[in-house]
Amino acid sequence: MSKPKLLVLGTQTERMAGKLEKDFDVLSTAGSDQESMIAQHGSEIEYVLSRFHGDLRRVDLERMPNLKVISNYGVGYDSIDTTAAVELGIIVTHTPDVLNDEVSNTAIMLLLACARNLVHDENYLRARRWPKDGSPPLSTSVSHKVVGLVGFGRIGQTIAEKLRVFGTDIVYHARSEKDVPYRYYKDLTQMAADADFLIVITPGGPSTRHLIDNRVMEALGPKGCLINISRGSVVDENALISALQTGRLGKAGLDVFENEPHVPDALMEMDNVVLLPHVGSATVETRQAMGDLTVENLIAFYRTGKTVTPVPECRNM
Ligand code: 8YV
Repeated sequence: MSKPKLLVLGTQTERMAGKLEKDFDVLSTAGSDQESMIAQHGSEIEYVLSRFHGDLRRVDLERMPNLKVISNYGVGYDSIDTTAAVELGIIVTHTPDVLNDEVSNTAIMLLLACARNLVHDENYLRARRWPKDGSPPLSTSVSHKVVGLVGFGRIGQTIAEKLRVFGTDIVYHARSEKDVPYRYYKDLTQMAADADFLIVITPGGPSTRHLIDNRVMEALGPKGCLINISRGSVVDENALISALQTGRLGKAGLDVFENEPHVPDALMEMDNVVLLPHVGSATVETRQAMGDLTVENLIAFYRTGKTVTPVPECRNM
């Protein structure tokens, strides 16, 4: 029996390739473009693996009429049109939970780096200013401060649990109130006004686009600090730049940007920001676990007709 065709969008690791080649005839976009690959093989493709990839829109999905499963490497799947996928009977899977620890650690790392001026102070030392100019200006404590979580899913809850040891007061904004020992805010702007730090950890996509707008940033204020570890689209980046430049917002720690991998020059020039190249989950251990789960979803469906971690929209398919 011939193996089903699997289109890999982006790159796969050797470990992923080793596991996949037993069951699948793998077509890779490495060295060729997605358009021509789909034009040439569209009707033969039954499985897609998407890793570090751009959008999969309805038109892309319609050109693969025998597609059964899209396995997304990552918990966020805003790059995939899931409404179209569900209508076309395509199951979308993702990699929840295995990255909760890493992404929450990155959020806390950014929080501390911003509060304690880590990058500024390290640059100060490297510029040999310590002997000349003395100690740098004092930084800010996170202890006894209010940290507002925007989004309270699995990663948000992990951040909250870990932050407890820092003695912070944790509050959250989400679509609905949860049974947790933290104060809930239905009104995001009100939460921003009451918080010292905001950590954005809500899914991306149209429903959260520019959720963090000028009003929210002004409410957070000149002493406030915004951490974004979710998707660049959730924060209005132009409004953020202007708020930081004029001092209406104090600081920002960003792992994600609106037009990745491009980061606005204006942000690069500021020393009240800490910038990371979307590395929230990027450790050897966590990326391996994500790769394993991405592959497992494909193999499980091929062998049993069931995926392991479908996205919520596809759970009843
Ligand atoms: C990955 C992520 O960098 O899981 C996510 O949603 O943003 C990150 O863990 C990304 O998925 C890589 O494509």
